[in-house]
Amino acid sequence: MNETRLTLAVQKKGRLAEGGLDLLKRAGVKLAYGRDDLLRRSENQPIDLMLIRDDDIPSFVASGACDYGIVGENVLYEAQNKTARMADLEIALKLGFARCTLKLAAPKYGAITKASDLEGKTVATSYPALTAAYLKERGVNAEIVEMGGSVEVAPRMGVADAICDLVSTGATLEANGLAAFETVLESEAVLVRRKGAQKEDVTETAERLIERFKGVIASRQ
Ligand code: PRT
Ligand code: ZN
Repeated sequence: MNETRLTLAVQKKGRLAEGGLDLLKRAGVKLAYGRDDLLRRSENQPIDLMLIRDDDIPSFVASGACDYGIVGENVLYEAQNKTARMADLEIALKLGFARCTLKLAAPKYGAITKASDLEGKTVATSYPALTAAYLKERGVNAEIVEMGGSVEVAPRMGVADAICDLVSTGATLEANGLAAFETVLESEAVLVRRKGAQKEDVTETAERLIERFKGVIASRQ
């Protein structure tokens, strides 16, 4: 019988790649050696990994190119705030790694210490939709400056008055003379899938994988 294989999108390189591959290994999913940059087959489970940038994972799962994906809540919710189609995605399981917090921050000892101080100011971020939604909810009109990376240098470089960026240890903010003043989102890695529309023939594989993930996560607590 030719079993349909479950495709799982995992970040190619970075914090989610490390945690994701470690979780899969602990869950007993053995990867076959291969030189394919995009696809890695499991040799003992009907699972194929698709290795892509984390920002592309919501689209890959929403479009059906992949059945499941491992992504940060920050990237998932940003995509859902930007694109209507992403409402089809749901979290199957929270994975308990790559924890971080999306925070508003501004120069230490400066005039900006709360969201309302951002009225008429500029905020640099890689998460424009989440940042805009947060400020809008609080009735604050600020201009969002979208940046692909190195957001923490924006105030020093005169690009923006404040930033909204991911924080884990706080060392990056500290090194750049910034202080966080409000939390926009708490995030961790999650397993996402499309709501309802699972391929019949991968459901069993997915359920087995989720049970194994739960076992690994429970053993860590
Ligand atoms: O190439 P690709 O787009 O796939 O990778 P990427 O550069 O976007 O992602 P990567 O690997 O840096 O992060 C992937 C995911 O890990 C993020 O989307 C988050 O869900 C999660 N994560 C957890 C973090 C952090 N912690 C984190 N600290 N992502 C980024 N950071 C950065 C942050 O942007 C800031 O520059 O680390 C710096 C702050 O760290 P501290 O420890 O100094 O506070
Ligand atoms: Zn990314």
